Amino acid sequence: MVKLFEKGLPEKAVLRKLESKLKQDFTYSSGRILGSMCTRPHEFARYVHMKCLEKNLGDPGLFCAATQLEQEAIGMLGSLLSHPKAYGHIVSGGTEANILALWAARNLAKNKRHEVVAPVSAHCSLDKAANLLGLKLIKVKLNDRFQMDIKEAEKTVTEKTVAIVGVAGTTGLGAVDPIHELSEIALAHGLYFHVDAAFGGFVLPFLEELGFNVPDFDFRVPGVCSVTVDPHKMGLAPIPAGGILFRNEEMMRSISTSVPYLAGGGTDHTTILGTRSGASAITVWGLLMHLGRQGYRGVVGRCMRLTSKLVEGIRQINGISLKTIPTLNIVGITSNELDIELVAGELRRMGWAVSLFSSYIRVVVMPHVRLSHIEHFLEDLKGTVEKLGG
Ligand code: 0PR
Repeated sequence: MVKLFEKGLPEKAVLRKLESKLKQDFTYSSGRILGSMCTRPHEFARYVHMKCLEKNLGDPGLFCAATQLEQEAIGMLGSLLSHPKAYGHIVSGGTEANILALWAARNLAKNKRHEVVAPVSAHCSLDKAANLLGLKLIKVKLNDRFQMDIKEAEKTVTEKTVAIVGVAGTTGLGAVDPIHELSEIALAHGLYFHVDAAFGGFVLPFLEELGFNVPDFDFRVPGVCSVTVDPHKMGLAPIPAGGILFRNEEMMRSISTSVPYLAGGGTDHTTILGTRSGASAITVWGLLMHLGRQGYRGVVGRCMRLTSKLVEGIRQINGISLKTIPTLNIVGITSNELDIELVAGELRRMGWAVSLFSSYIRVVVMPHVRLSHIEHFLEDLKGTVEKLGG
């Protein structure tokens, strides 16, 4: 137990304590974190973030420049997702972005509809959103490519449905749901359609530019009302930095709360948080400005090359296989012969921070991962599989 001292310690003493405590944490630079969607922030992002720590987007009248920079960041994210005139905010992460989307869907419906149709692969933040908003999440099974099954989705939509959610880059396997088909269902029934591209939003546009065959998933698809896209995942931004983009102002205004008394002048909040980080939004602005499409294309291209190395390596190990051919830099490793939970347990004992889903291990090849890390991991994976009798 730690009590608050009467007299504080000198900075040096606190920093010594801090350094020693922090040693327990995993670090991205060790290459051991292979199951996270976050990464080491870009050096330039650290610098910009430090400069802007006091900026509060909750009181936009005091921080007009910060507010404008947030809107410019939204414009750049919008142009990445085929809608430079999108409305939205840099928020705390994908969870908040998904909550905002379903909040808007519920408010816009103005009736007793309360069911949300989403794939079973949807991120748990949608369960949280539904729970908070008094909505019921109905989960649709997947097809053999781990995408939401369209026939099932169609059957699940009823007069109680308020929204459909599709995922562009699922948490487990990076699958992209059939966004066009879902959009058609949403348009036919007059439903709100949200796309969770928290991870894929910073990957798919660059894959397309790199010549990969990428399905439309963004505002090019007519029924898409909002998109989640997170800079603190593949965008190299420091935590917290999520993104929510709405197709039009009315959608964003549907979740507005008036705050008339602020020091900078009355305003409307269209986020959950009141006081919120200007540093995060400005850092996203700075990174998008600095890296541009070319910079992010380089990051994504490198992650995909390493993903291919990992895939080749897995294919050469008897006893394990790929859960599916990866679409993004997310790889699922499974086995017909071995208990994959035992494999994951052994890898974790060896110091590898991999994720474990019900039938597969997930590796996310983030920008902090190097070729040497992949080679080392493959050696340990092979050793583990052989030891467990694969
Ligand atoms: N939507 C999708 C598709 C996601 O994968 C995630 C998070 C979210 C929304 C929610 O985003 P926030 O966590 O920013 O609110 N996916 C990661 C995951 O569950 C979150 C994460 C990241 C977990 C790093 C652990 C970790 O070390 O894997």
